[in-house]
Amino acid sequence: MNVCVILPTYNERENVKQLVPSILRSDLSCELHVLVVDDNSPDCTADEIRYLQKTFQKLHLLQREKKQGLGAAYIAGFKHALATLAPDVLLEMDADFSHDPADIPRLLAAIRQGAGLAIGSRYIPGGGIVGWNRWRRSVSGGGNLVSRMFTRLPVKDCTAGFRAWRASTLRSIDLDSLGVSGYAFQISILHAAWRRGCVIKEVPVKFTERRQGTSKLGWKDIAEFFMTAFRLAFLRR
Ligand SMILES: Nc1nc2c(ncn2[C@@H]2O[C@H](COP(=O)(O)OP(=O)(O)O)[C@@H](O)[C@H]2O)c(=O)[nH]1
Ligand SMILES: [Mg+2]
Repeated sequence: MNVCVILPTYNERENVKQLVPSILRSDLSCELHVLVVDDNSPDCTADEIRYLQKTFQKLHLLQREKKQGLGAAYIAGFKHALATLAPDVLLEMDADFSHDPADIPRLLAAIRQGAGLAIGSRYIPGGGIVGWNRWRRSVSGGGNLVSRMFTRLPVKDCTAGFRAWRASTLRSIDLDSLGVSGYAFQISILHAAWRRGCVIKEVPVKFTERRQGTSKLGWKDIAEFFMTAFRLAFLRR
């Protein structure tokens, strides 16, 4: 199996220094690539990736001109990986250690067992959130509740950013028609997969507050998220 982990980055220099080696050194019994999609981070995350590329041949960099949002970064990353790396599975993951690389094998196992999409879920037994304050918990919990109410998605963690996708599932989705650029990407693409009858499996994970730096979630993302959830309510399976 050929697996590509996509890491969107904006000012994650200190995190990627440790995260990229810890992913690429894990023994997953498969071919493993990491594609970093960086939006010209002012802290020069891309320079750190270029330095790491001297050690890791399977580390790739897609550098974009300016900050264009989490969703736009993933869409560009998916397209680039599908066109150049021939992956069987693509993984979404934060570049800040909130998602534990040690959980990757369980996501891949769910794909091997037949899922088209495996979600690292915080909201099923065994999953959870460590280190978030009440505000962040409310934003995440509220966002999930609203998504599930509006869209009727049969998924407990609709906004999770730790996911494994079968490449064929992604190829069946028109990524350009998702119409989102920020964090709303997560519900938008999840909904598109569900509408196409994708088998979705949730795997419990413990989400931990980022190691370094600050969150990039902004009010613009929250507004786009609610507008997207509302729009999706009118699109049935
Ligand atoms: N390339 C790119 N990456 C982004 C952007 N916004 C967020 N990210 C990255 O997406 C991941 C998730 O963002 P993060 O700030 O950790 O969100 P949180 O976990 O919800 O607080 C991190 O690796 C960020 O560096 C963006 O506009 N462009
Ligand atoms: Mg994060």
